[in-house]
Amino acid sequence: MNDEIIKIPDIGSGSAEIIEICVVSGDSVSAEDSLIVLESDKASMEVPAPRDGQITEILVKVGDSVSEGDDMLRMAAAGSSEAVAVEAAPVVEEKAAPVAEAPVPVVASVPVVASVPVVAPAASSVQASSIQEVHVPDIGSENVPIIEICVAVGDEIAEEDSLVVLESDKATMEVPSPFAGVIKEICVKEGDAMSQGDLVVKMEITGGTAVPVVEVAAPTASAQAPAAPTSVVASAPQKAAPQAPAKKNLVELEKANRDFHAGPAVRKLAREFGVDLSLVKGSGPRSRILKENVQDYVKAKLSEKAKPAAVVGGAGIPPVPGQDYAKWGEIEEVALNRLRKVAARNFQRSWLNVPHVTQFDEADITELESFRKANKAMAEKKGTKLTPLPFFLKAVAYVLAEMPQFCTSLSEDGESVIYKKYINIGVAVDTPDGLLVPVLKNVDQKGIWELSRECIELAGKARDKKLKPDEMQGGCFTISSLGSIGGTAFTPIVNAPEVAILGISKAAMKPVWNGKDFDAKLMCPLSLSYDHRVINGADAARFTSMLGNLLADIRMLLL
Ligand code: CAO
Repeated sequence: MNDEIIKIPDIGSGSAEIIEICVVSGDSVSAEDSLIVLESDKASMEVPAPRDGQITEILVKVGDSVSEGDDMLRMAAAGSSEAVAVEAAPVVEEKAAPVAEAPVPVVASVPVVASVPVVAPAASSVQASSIQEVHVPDIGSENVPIIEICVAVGDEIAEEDSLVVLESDKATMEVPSPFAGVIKEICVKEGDAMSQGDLVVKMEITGGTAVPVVEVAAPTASAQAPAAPTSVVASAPQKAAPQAPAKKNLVELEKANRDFHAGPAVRKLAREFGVDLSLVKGSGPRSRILKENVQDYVKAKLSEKAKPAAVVGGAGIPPVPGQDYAKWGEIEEVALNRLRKVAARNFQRSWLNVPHVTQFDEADITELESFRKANKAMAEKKGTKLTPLPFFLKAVAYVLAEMPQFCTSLSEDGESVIYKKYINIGVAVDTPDGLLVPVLKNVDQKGIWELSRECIELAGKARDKKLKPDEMQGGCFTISSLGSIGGTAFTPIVNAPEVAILGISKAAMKPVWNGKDFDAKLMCPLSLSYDHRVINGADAARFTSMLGNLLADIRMLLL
């Protein structure tokens, strides 16, 4: 076993950037396995191993700009007694066949990643007959199977229309028609292994004009012909071939998929599964789409279909289609943590199941705030902090006792309402990991100090992820207070199977008309969302009105 330096082969353009290294030191590779992926501004190319062997050292890194002859890696190849510098792929001897157009000539032996149209075969002679034969041009390898026949007998096609699609394990190529005409005979079938010069179709040339017949890569040199190998060109700079008249969908998908950054094996996989690559997020270098990205996409689609109807509320709501956001700028995908996923499911379930209505109101908390502030020092002595929240809890508990329809749940079958004879109130707590709703039990039986301490304790436990399951269960009603943050109103989502939730926004000083003058009052916005199947609008208005009266004069809570 001797180390050989494997060099960058003829890549058909001055230099290209390494965008992927497909092997690591120690890997055993077989001939034709991809070693690295290069990308110029015109094409992506995989550089294959010239023979079986073992990688001993990688001499390049992603981002390097390389040209033909640069050292790429070292390989230990069996059967060689000397370390010899060899090229990864034998450079194809230049053939004399003229090439119709060769914007990015890539030596045919270097497989091109992008799904690529073969340059229209060049003409080498003229026949008098209007029936013309089209042969396979130089495709750089032999026995490449036909995966698609794009035309049918009788089809009238334009010059450059695709006739067949060939696919090796490294590249997908379309053989375009060198001229416009009518297909008279298809001389191949899907699966046929094609090599240069094989007959593809016979065509009648439109108008019967004699045109040059195609004989690609004729081995004879021609003084007029540019000495270049028949080329495989990247799709991007090519003019788009007109739609193939047959097998349109698959061909269309294949064409659309060419615009995305993926290798031929990935495109093949995408075609097999009918995957539109515009919907697949690439995780490779420069967002290159990898095989596993296509597999993950297919898995996700399958599991989407397998999900029970309950996910969409059984209403057959069509999913929001995915998009390739990276098309418009840099993106980063961050997985949702478990808490956010659970919350998202609960919100969606409630939003889809519960016919929501939100009642807006304001409570005058001027007196409450004076009282609260006057007792702040006492709160400190008691080792707690007095915010408006315990007062809200106490007032809501009072209203729930007065209006028991807000302390209910609809039965599962929707045929009855279950009244709860206890008053447990959940409080939404914002934590770095997401929203948690600890439940204060028997709020009606607790005093302000106790509620204050309990609020602080449960909010602390929520933020420290120390809440026990039973501390988050058994709620009858929920309060979501954004009062310390801001906002004038919002529409909270009912925490189903509860039937109502109170949103509290930031209190602000406002002029309130007293019949003669404007009084300066501290007004606190209330947003009561409710399940309209159980609660009617008049009751919701009564709820916030009663709550407002209690908060305006908390002595009422004693009555
Ligand atoms: N108007 C004006 N100020 C208010 C207020 C209101 N409605 N509510 C509270 N404040 C003030 C408090 O008085 C306190 O100020 P002082 O220190 O000067 O007394 C300050 O805001 C901070 O209060 P706090 O946040 O420490 O305590 P809290 O009792 O008001 O709230 C809790 C506790 C757990 C509800 C809150 O911290 C929280 O997490 N809120 C977010 C809830 C949420 O995300 N809801 C959205 C759910 S999605 O539907």
